[in-house]
Amino acid sequence: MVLGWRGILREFADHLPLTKDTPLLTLNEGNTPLIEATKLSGMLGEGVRLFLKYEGLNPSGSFKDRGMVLAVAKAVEEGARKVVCASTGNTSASAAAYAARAGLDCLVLIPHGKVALGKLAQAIMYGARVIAVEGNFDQALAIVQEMSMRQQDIILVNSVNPYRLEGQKTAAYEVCRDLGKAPDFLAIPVGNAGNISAYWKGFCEVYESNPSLSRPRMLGFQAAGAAPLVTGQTVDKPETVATAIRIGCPVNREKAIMAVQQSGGIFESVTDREILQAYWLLAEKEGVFAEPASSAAVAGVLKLARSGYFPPGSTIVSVLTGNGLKDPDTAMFKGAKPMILPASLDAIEEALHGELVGV
Ligand code: AN7
Repeated sequence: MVLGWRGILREFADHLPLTKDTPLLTLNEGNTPLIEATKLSGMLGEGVRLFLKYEGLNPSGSFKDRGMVLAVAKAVEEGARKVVCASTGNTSASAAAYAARAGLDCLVLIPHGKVALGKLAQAIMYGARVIAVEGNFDQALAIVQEMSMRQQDIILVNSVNPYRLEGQKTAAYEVCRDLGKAPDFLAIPVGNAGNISAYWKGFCEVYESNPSLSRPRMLGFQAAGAAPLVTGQTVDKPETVATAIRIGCPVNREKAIMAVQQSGGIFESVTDREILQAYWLLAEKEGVFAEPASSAAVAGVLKLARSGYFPPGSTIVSVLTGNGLKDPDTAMFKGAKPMILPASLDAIEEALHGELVGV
């Protein structure tokens, strides 16, 4: 008998398209913490409270696990032998993990040189076949879409696969469970635009079963160099330090636009500078290490707050989509390097000058 959290498929069985033949695959994903950002809240306006949905604590370190567990379980149910995806990193890490768990082969296409080191390490460790294409994510996605259309036994597990969004919507249920209601605003980074669409579906379902819980305004944030939903134009050469959302032609564009319009929210862009500042602030002020793409949503919240966007007393949830440990290169870019000293207290005290006085 195992007590405790049993993963997305068992915990949300009533809300997911499971059949008696769906294997109850799990790495105990989901049930991630909702952390109040007490210091950052003070920068957002009178009585405004910011909470962080820390999806970086999922088994492969990102929100992708919620959808991937269902997509891979369904692939097994349908008798597939292989899953395939294009990825800026996190989808490949998650697909590789769940394919390993389910005993399927996994093929991933990534944009060469533009995937954070930890994510690449994950895909390799989990035993996926990894191909780095000389092109960007959008080009890689077009290739795997065509490949899966030609070969019926290869299942595409990018977010065009509807099971991905079904699984990912469960995070909205958890947010409502933990707050006791929906937040006033849900801030989220947007790349291929699947997650914002999934959250909106989740909030709508919760609302239908209990209208008193209300629904949030959806705030979708993109990096300025990869902001097709802000400008309304596909971006041929997307560029940003937040490589996870370096996407110029989001496949879930229509669903995401509907989520923002129906909820009375907005799409907004943030510069790489603003993303890095939020990334550092989250770590230094809140003790929460999220990857740059996740920090884009917090950067967006800070930007909107500067123009007085949030009414006093608002509750905001910002989704921290991925774990900061995945991207050591961008973390080290912060600049502070450890001082190398002899293993002697005298040497260390001397180097620290007065810093230790009074400790
Ligand atoms: C940390 O891994 O598209 O708008 O191939 O890794 O649902 O695409 C990653 C996306 C936000 C954007 N934050 O979510 C991939 C990939 C992180 C991400 C997004 C991604 P979508």
